[in-house]
Amino acid sequence: MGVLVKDTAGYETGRGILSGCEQKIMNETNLKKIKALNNPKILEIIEKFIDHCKPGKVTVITDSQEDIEYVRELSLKNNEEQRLAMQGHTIHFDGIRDQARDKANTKVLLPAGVKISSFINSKDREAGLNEVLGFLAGSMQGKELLICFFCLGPNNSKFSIPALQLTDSAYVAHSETILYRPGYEEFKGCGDDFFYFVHSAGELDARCNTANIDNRRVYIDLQENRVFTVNNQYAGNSVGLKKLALRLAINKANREGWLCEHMFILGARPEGKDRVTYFTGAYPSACGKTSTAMISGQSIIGDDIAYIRAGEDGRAYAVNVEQGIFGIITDVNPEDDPVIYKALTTPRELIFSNVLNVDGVPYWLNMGKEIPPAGINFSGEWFEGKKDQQGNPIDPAHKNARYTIRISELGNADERLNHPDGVPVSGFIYGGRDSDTNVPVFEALSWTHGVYVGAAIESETTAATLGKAGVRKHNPMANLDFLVVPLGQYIKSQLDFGNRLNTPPKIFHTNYFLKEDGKFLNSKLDKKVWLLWAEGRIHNEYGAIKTPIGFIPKFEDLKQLFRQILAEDYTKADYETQFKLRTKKLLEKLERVEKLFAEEEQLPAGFMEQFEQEKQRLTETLQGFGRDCISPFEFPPVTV
Ligand code: SPV
Ligand code: MN
Repeated sequence: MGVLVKDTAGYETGRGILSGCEQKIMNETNLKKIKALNNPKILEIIEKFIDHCKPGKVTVITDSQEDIEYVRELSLKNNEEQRLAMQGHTIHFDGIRDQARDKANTKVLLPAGVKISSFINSKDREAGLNEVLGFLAGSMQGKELLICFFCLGPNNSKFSIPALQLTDSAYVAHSETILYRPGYEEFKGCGDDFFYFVHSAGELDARCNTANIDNRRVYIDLQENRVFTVNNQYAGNSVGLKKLALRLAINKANREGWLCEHMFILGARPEGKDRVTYFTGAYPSACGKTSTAMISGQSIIGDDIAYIRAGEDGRAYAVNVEQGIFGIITDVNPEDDPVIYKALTTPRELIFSNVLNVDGVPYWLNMGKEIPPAGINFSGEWFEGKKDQQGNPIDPAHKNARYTIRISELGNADERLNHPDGVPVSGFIYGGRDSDTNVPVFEALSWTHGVYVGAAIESETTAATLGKAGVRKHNPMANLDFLVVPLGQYIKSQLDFGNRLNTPPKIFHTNYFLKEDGKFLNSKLDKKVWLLWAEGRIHNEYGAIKTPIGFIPKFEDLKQLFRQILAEDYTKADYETQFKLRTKKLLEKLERVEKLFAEEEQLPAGFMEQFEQEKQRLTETLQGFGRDCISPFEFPPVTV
């Protein structure tokens, strides 16, 4: 063993392991791959965590096909994945209590005495490091540690950030080879400027699932640009480059003056018009974000996370941090999601997670096909009527079951998917799951008003996070789960970003979940109309109606769009029910959200004024009309 040194957190670490007697756990070929990077910080990290986690074997994964193939095979060999009947398809199961992001045990580590927001789950750094490193100590005994290099964002791009992943899960590494661009070459010459992630699934049970789920921890160490995650396998908790890197990148973006958002990126391509208009959009998990990014006839760049920077021409440019999709499979059926359905049912490299496996064929909820009465699922052998320990019925597939696939495999991949300069963004779209308040689509009055609209997102909770579904939660920019900087500072960086641009994106808001008498008022396909209305607004092709909440579409324009796009007759009655302004509900929502912001510090004055102004507009409308719901026909149309 080499000399012992103390790291910044006061941990004793083994120096010289790679050249010392422990070398037998890593062979010469692997050692050479590390040494070729010629980066002392990488060497130090690797030595430290080999010493700490005590793996039985260490393998380094570069960008070569051979190495990527090795990871794929290892996932099968370790029984973390099993082959399905179709070529290239595999299935992975997470433990029954590890089916979604664990918000309660995900914490940002802060120096003693520092508090950033009542919304952000944090922990004293010293205590947090002690706890999580305690769980990681010896956690890889008898297991193989994979050392992987990826690139967050396109290769050779000024947007991108190199990311180093240490994990004892071949499933995690395999997912990352699908979801992220290769990064070994990016690490050459990158110096200290990278993120790193240490993951261990911990002790495993007979089904190769985390045994000590109560010791699941995901701790974010901003000071060292690293995340430690232990005793979990569900990708939202385990895959470093996904939601863990998102948190580190929000911190970096905030310091450097760009944006890191929980956003899809899509190219809108109205038929018969020879143009593409790029949008980014943020929705809380399981609220239609992926299906918006996949609207038929349009093109997709990304479905989850975007880095957005100002271009030299004064416009916003965005790249997808990822190159793949870790998408919710529930409800994917040939009618609503034809592109994804086809991709999921034809041969290619693809991981299904937490679906039902019946003789090598995957089944999921609402797939448009009958589900057999028995098979293997996340609870083990499954049969109709099976109940969990609390006596609740177990679904054949989990509601948050997912698929992992490369975007380049999809028929609608945009040609600029991997462009190092990204795409120019003309519109931001925000949305949430809201059954009774907001109209299906509107455009904000200005950039500042749009920031307010995004910051005021409220959404009913879903199966994508652990806990009760259907509870209304405030979720600014659909990014709250991932914020690691004070909300006021985050909002300010949004305002500043747009104000620096010559042409800031127009900001829109959609609501796909409006109900009346318990029934949805819109079909899933209607989102294409809202998107193409927004696209037309960007090109000054439609007038609008100015209301207290923003600009809403004119009836004639929607009628024409519904006919042209969906071959449907959109009636005045449809329009009035969907677009009537529910002033009381809107005021109640505003006041709920305002109350939450009141507890935050450092909120920019221009932002807080938006609450006052919108409240005044709504109150005047309510009083002026003398009733709650106002038909859109009662507001005069404007040409703006
Ligand atoms: C989400 O929940 O927002 C996802 C999936 O995109 S997860 O990886 O769990 O974050
Ligand atoms: Mn997401």
